[in-house]
Amino acid sequence: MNAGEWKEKLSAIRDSFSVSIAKKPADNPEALELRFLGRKGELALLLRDLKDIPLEERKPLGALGNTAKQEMEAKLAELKGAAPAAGPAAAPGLDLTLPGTPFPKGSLHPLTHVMNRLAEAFLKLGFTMSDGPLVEDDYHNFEALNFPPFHPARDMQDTFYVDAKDAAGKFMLLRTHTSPVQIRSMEKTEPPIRVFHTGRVFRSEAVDASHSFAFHQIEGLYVDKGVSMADLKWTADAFMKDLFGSGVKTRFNPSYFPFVEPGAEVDMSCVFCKTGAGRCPVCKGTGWLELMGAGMVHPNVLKGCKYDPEKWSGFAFGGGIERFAMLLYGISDMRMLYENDLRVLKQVQ
Ligand code: FA5
Repeated sequence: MNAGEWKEKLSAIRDSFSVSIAKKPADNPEALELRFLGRKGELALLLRDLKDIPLEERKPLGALGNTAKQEMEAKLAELKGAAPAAGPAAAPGLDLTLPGTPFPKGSLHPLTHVMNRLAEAFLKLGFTMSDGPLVEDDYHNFEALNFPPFHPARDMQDTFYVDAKDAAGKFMLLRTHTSPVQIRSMEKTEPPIRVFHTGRVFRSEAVDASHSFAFHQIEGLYVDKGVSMADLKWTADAFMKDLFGSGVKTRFNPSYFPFVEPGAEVDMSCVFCKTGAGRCPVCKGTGWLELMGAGMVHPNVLKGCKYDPEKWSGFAFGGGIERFAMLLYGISDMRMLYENDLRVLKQVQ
């Protein structure tokens, strides 16, 4: 390399350094230092090449090289000084060491907790989750469930009607129970079927400590070959124990629902007094709490869903979620679950 070529190379290195340092944001100063001034950096190598240039020309070139080096060092020092330390730059008067402003964290509503726990219990038993609409037609809410028009059993579930009619010309309604999901699931699925559903239901009811006009239910349905009442009893017992602990007992009382035969109310031993002795305000001293309706799916319901009742049999059950929540969390008045009082909600995290 001759003196002219050396000068050109120095000028190219200075240009490329100037471009790198002027970038916004600028390159990392340590990396630039290594690239230009490090032991194997571009300028260091060029200065080393001076030894090949005749002595009389070398001196002024060396001075040029040293000036370039000093300029680069000064610019890099400036850049390092301007680079922010780790973390955000502190504005004047801002103390980054102060603790942050507390930001309250939300949590799931107790009813959502219970629905999740019920879902876990049923998923463990091999049931899958199903769904259905809140605004139902008369067919799915009543007729397919063996409530003929004008049947007195409809009176137990008076509801709110919507100003819209279904394909049969009947007014749509807010579903009174989760049992229509049984019908919708069977319409969609060939037997065998094992499904559950949790959701909101509506009834025209006066509100008190144990009744609401909008509440939640869980529904379960299992249809297969040879399903019997024994399967229903075992399943009800297994899921009550999963929820309330292995110490609880279940019992069945005969009851009537048009869509099951035989039908039953499922009671659970009182988790508050445990014995039934004394004056327990929850079980009223009986030792039992009524939690669910249940029974063997009525042949008319199976037929309506194109399931042959000679071949298939099944059980269904349905319970009030508010009632489960009251027992699980020791809540004596259902209305507490809807008032959004943080003192209540914070107890269930
Ligand atoms: C039914 O709704 C039936 N569909 C249950 C069923 C399903 C029976 C499958 C057989 C087979 P019932 O009206 O009893 O049944 O309501 C079931 C549960 O909902 C009750 O045990 C109670 O826990 C809850 N419940 C009923 N009415 C209210 C209300 N107004 N407020 C809060 N919870 C209620």
